[in-house]
Amino acid sequence: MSFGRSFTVLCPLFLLGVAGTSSGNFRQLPGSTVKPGSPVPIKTNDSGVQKAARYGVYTYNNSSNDIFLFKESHINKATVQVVRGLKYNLDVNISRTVCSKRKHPSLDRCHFQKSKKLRQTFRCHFEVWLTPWLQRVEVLVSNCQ
Ligand SMILES: *[C@@H]1O[C@H](CO)[C@@H](O)[C@H](O)[C@H]1NC(C)=O
Ligand SMILES: *[C@@H]1O[C@H](CO)[C@@H](O)[C@H](O)[C@H]1NC(C)=O
Ligand SMILES: *[C@@H]1O[C@H](CO)[C@@H](O)[C@H](O)[C@H]1NC(C)=O
Ligand SMILES: CC(=O)N[C@H]1CO[C@H](CO)[C@@H](O)[C@@H]1O
Repeated sequence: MSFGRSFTVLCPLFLLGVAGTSSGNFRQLPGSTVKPGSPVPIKTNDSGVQKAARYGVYTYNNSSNDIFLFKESHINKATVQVVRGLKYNLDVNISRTVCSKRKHPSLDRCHFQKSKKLRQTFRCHFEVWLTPWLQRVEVLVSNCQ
């Protein structure tokens, strides 16, 4: 699956009230007319899951004040739901890398901080909606703590 390069990442705060965090509210997604299927568990090493997790991380990095970029360090759990594309619901650990934000490096080449203290893991709930035929990605929820 390829989703191309262009994507939109909408402000999660703006959408929180609309999309909610429970699948029960999902019907209210903007523009959604199709009743969604139920979320089903999916392997965390699935390529779509990994792609979706990376989009979640982009959103996190874009809104963090950290001088370093974070990257997914472990995908704990994932479900996927068919709803005008695929909506991934992810439980992901992210950790601090040695890559500085200012240099805009590719995350693939960023190693994690060596020191455990600097590496600092956060646990995130990401909801990422991929519409491959529109080459569109929306991060509906990005909630890390
Ligand atoms: C994903 O992990 C399973 C084991 O849980 C393994 O059998 C499968 O080959 C892996 N798939 C990929 C794409 O790595
Ligand atoms: C990054 O954040 C800025 C404002 O903080 C926002 O205008 C921009 O759309 C965001 N970009 C992405 C890709 O999320
Ligand atoms: C994920 O992060 C949480 C919170 O920091 C931590 O308790 C847990 O051990 C981490 N899991 C893995 C597999 O790293
Ligand atoms: C603000 C910021 O640095 N955002 C970055 C988040 O991560 C992606 C992927 O590395 C970068 O492209 C963004 O510039």
